[in-house]
This record gives sequence, C-alpha cells and structure tokens, in this order.
Amino acid sequence: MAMLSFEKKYRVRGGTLLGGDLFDFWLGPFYVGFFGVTAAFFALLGTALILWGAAMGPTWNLWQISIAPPDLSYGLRFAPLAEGGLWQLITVCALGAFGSWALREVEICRKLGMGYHVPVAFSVAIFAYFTLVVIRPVLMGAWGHGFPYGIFSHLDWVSNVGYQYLHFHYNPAHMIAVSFFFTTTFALSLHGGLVLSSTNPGRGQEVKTPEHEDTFFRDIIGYSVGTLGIHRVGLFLALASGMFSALCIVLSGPFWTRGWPEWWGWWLNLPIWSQWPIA
Ligand code: 07D
Ligand code: 07D
Ligand code: U10
Repeated sequence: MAMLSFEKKYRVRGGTLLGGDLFDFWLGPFYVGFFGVTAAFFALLGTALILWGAAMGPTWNLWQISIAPPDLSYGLRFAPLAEGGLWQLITVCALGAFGSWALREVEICRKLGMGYHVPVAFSVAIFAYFTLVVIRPVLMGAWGHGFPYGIFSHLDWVSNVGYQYLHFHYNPAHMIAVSFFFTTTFALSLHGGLVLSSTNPGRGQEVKTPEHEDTFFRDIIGYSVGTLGIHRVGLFLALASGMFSALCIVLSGPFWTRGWPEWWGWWLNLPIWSQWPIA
C-alpha cells in the first residue's frame, strides 16, 4: 500500500492516553495529541528561557552561549533566576519536553497497534540525562553538580569532571559503556552492509534472500543470529550503552570520590597477592 493511502487509513481517532479526542488530529505530517501540545509548550518555553539567559549573558555567539547551574552553595534550594534559577527551570522544561515526546511516541504506537520498543529506547536516553542533572546532583547535595547548557561549556564540564577523578578511562562502568557504544556501531555497520549487499547484488542480478544473509555469517563466523535477532541485538547493545553510561557517572561522586585508577587497588589487595613478599 502506498504510504499516503496507508496514512489515510490509519489516521483515525483512538489510542490516546490523555485528552480523549480533543487533540487527536494531525498538523501536516505531525500527529499532535495531548503530549504534542505539552511537548511544544515545554520546548518553546525552554527555548525562550535559554534565549533570556543568553540575553543576560556576555555573548550571542551560538557556540559560547551557556546557562550555568547554581553555585554549589545553593545546595538543593531554588536559586535566583540570574544565578542558576534559569538552569533549574530549563531542566524542568527539558524533562517535560522529553517526557512528552516519549508519551507521544506511546500514543502513536497504540494507534498503529505496535509494541512500545521505540518509547522504551528513548526513555533510556532520558534516563541518562535525568541521571546527569537530577539523580547525581541530588545524591551529591547540590544542583551545581549538573552540567551547563551550552555547546562548548558542556564539553568543558565533561572534561573537568573527568579529570576530577584523575583518569576517567579507568572507571570500569565507563569502559563497559564505551565498549557497548563501539559494539553498537560495529553491529550497525555489519547489518547495514549485509542488507545492502544482498539487496544490491549488482546490475542484472537477482536480489538475494535472508537465507543468503544467514549463510554469509554461518560461513564466516559459524553462526547467524538471524534477521529478526540482529535487531534485538542492536536494541540491546544501544540500551546497554546508555544504561552503563548512566551507571558510570552516578558512581563518580556519590559512590567513588577518589581517582578511578585507585579503584583498581582491589586487585593488588587480594589476599592471594598479600602473602607474597614483593621486594
Ligand atoms: C545526531 C540526533 C540529533 C540531535 C542533535 C543535538 C541541541 C543543543 C542547545 C545551544 C547524536 C541537537 C542539539 C538541541 C542546542 C543549546 C543550549 C544525536 C543526533 C544534533 N549533549 N556531547 C554534542 C547534547 C551531554 C558530549 C552535539 C544534548 C552530556 C561530547 C550536541 C544533551 C555528555 C560531545 C550535543 C547532551 C555530553 C557532545 C552533537 C542532553 C555525555 C561532542 C550531539 C540533553 C553524554 C559533540 C560540541 C549528537 C559536539 C556533542 C547535545 C549531553 C558529551 C550539541 C542535547 C553532558 C563529548 N552534544 N553531552 O550528535 O560536537 O548526538 O559538541 O543531555 O563532541 Mg553533548
Ligand atoms: C545524556 C543524551 C540524552 C538526550 C536526550 C534527548 C533534544 C532535542 C531536537 C534535533 C547518554 C535530547 C534531545 C535536545 C533535539 C532536535 C530537533 C546520552 C545523553 C534525552 N568517553 N565521560 C560518557 C567516551 C573521556 C566523562 C558516555 C569515549 C575522558 C564524563 C560515553 C571516550 C573523560 C562523562 C562516553 C571518552 C571522560 C562521560 C557518554 C574516548 C574526559 C559522562 C554517552 C574514546 C576527560 C558521560 C551519562 C552518554 C556519561 C560520559 C564515551 C573519554 C569523562 C560512554 C568513547 C577520559 C564526566 N563517555 N570521558 O552517556 O556517562 O550518552 O553520561 O576517549 O557524564 Mg567519557
Ligand atoms: C528508522 C527505521 C526504519 C525507517 C525509518 C527510520 C529508524 C527500517 C521504515 C527513521 C530514520 C531516519 C529518517 C534516518 C535519519 C534520522 C536520524 C539521523 C536521527 C536524528 C533525527 C533528526 C536530527 C531530526 C529531528 C527532527 C525532529 C525531532 C522534528 C522536529 C519537529 C517539530 C519541531 C514539530 C514537533 C511536533 C509536535 C511537538 C506536535 C505537533 C505540534 C506542532 C506541529 C506545532 C504546533 C503546536 C501546537 C498545535 C500546540 C500549541 C502550542 C502550545 C500550546 C505552546 C505555546 C507556548 C508558548 C510559550 C508560546 O528503523 O525502518 O524506515 O525511517
């Protein structure tokens, strides 16, 4: 069925979580829904607050605009707008917009009678952000531990926080997260390559089947995970990347305050070594 006639057929009322029929319509290609309205509201308000913060700041240079969180001395209290209060409101707007976006995905899944895999996956990204700007600051007792909202300033934050723990690469959860990110791109490149190779076998040749795809991997590594299976693997790898990222940063500060290289001392402190007279 052509895309446009399919859309006409499925664009009927129902499946909403909130708001009933009220916002159950489309604007051009976009489904609106109650959560489309809240997403638009939070996104517009958040952007307006960033512009307000930029207007109070020293620069309109897009790369350098930065809205900083409150000073650590404010702890977990509200700060005046110009001293981090804007950051606090923008954080609320960001979480409102991301949450609305996820719920709008849920409504679209319900309309289409599909599973909730996409909103579940997006929720993991939201969880990583929530860990950075809510869970970790709350555990450490100050909103000032959140990252600043600016293109370059947030990079400075990552670098500074990394060096606070001496050598962030020695954080074991960071190692696992990084390896999962690498594995995700590796899996996507294998999958993209495989599908394109069997659907584009060369001019004049027949398009190949999933059996060809299975056989390629059985021949090269002795096992094929299958055409559906690779999508499960992909989703797992990507979500594990996000979950281990959230873990690596929430460990840093609330649960481990020294340099990460020192954490590996547990290995040297194992009782099996301590018996040995090391000169
Ligand atoms: C391609 C989908 C499209 C999304 C895009 C992002 C904005 C921000 C806002 C001026 C893959 C749109 C950007 C709306 C404009 C203001 C106030 C997704 C795609 C194109 N980062 N980060 C970037 C965010 C964190 C880090 C780029 C967001 C953590 C490093 C972009 C968040 C840490 C590097 C960006 C966030 C961290 C970047 C490209 C939220 C650890 C880079 C992103 C909400 C996760 C890279 C100059 C991209 C860069 C980069 C956005 C959080 C580290 C500006 C929205 C605190 C090391 N980050 N980031 O393609 O070039 O994502 O930076 O959590 O090197 Mg970041
Ligand atoms: C948080 C983004 C959420 C996004 C959302 C959506 C919009 C809408 C609209 C386009 C989590 C936003 C949407 C705004 C846009 C339109 C229309 C994703 C988030 C909700 N590191 N490191 C990570 C590597 C070093 C450090 C994670 C590699 C150094 C710190 C990942 C290297 C030091 C933190 C990672 C490396 C250091 C991290 C990031 C290499 C610095 C974190 C991915 C090769 C000196 C962060 C939860 C992530 C983290 C993090 C990778 C190096 C420090 C595993 C590959 C040694 C302080 N690093 N890192 O989390 O875990 O995505 O955050 O050197 O906080 Mg690291
Ligand atoms: C995949 C796949 C697959 C496919 C696919 C894909 C994965 C095999 C079958 C998809 C993949 C691709 C297309 C590849 C490319 C994608 C990427 C590289 C990922 C990154 C994507 C981007 C960078 C694009 C990002 C674009 C976005 C997010 C769209 C932006 C949209 C908007 C700004 C509009 C959003 C709509 C909303 C919020 C709801 C409706 C609202 C409006 C239209 C606005 C009007 C507002 C209202 C009606 C509400 C009123 C507003 C109020 C009350 C607020 C007022 C407040 C004030 C303060 C004034 O596996 O299969 O193929 O294709």
